[in-house]
Amino acid sequence: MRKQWLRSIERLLKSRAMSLRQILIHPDPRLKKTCPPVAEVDDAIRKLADDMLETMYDAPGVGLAAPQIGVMKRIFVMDCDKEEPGLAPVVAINPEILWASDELGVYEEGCLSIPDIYEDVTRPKQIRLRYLDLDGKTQERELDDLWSTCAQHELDHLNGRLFIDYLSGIKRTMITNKMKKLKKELGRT
Ligand code: GNR
Ligand code: NI
Repeated sequence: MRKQWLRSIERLLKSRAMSLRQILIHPDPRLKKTCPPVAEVDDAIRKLADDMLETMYDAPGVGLAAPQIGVMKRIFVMDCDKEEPGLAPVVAINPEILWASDELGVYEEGCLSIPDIYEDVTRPKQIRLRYLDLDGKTQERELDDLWSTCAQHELDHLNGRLFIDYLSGIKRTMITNKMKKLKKELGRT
């Protein structure tokens, strides 16, 4: 009786446990694909979001998109609160940009899938983002500065686009060659 009870608690704890996922390094065909939308926000999606948050904080990074861990679904997480306080961590499912400002901003961007490379990228300074939250409820947020930049960087991942795609062809080739070398050193295929 007691043993059975312990076993069910064990199962409950295990089902809630988060796990770190391996982050893919560019070049990888999965980072070049457009992801299909999430059909239903269920427990599997909530578990995926937990894993993505844990993986992002561990890295550490301010954002992470599902294809970066090889999951081809339209979902990203972000938390820029340390750099720009104001918002709680965001889990965005099937995100869409409803509006983008004419005003532009420049950020030195990095990407967990392109380690140790930082380059300036110009994007709209503000956006209005619509997405589903973990309860499957539609949310809308106006985002500024780093939060806006990060959301655009993550949404690009869902469409198979990386920040180096905004750079010159020569720069992109140099970075890609560096990453191929890094992957070989790490024994990643
Ligand atoms: O950790 C990250 N930092 C960052 C800095 C400037 C602009 C965008 C980002 S996102 C990046 C994490 C990542 O690769 N997300 O996909
Ligand atoms: Ni990235």
